[in-house]
Amino acid sequence: MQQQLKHTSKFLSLVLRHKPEEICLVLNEQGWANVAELITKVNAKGIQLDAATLNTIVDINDKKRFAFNEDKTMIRASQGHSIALDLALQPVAPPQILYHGTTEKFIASILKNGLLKQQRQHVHLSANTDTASAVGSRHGKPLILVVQALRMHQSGFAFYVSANNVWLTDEVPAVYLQLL
Ligand code: HQG
Repeated sequence: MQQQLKHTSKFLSLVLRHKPEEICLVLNEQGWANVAELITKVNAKGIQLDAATLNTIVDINDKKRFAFNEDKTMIRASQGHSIALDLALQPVAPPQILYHGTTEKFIASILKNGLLKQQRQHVHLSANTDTASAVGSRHGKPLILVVQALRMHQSGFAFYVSANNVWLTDEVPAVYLQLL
């Protein structure tokens, strides 16, 4: 992605996931922002954005982080929020195994306390090891944990899948985890 678009995309992640107040934006309870309002307020912050550029960012974003509603009047981040909201995702049965990428410095705590959502609204899991490895390497040398997702589900834990195919759950107790 071109440098300027990447910069704008990162700023959109900030306001749509973590700090809408940075530009006095209000998200509704499901995390949606009004597109026209978002564009105006991003511009007021000195970052150039128009409807066409926003479409491009949504389209070419490597992880499809943002999604429009049906008539494209609203936009939200598909996952990754730290602000409390209800994405209104339907619980779904997960595959037998999901993965979580992390790094050495967290592993002792995770194997003791399980995976916790930390600053975010969910624990983030992936269906493949490549994604887990990429996620883990954001924090250091990656380590991959295998999550017994179906067993968890059978024990009553809810799983959700975001519009961009990230698996979400509230926590993963250590008993369902093993290092790959
Ligand atoms: C770790 C990115 C100690 C956890 C990615 C992780 C993802 C614990 C870190 C999305 C722990 C939190 C989320 C425990 C969990 N003790 N450490 N008990 N439980 N941790 O960034 O999953 O690029 O909030 O392993 O691709 O790394 O932004 O979560 O290392 O999908 O779109 O605490 O963010 O998406 O870090 O990443 P994060 P994450 P974007």
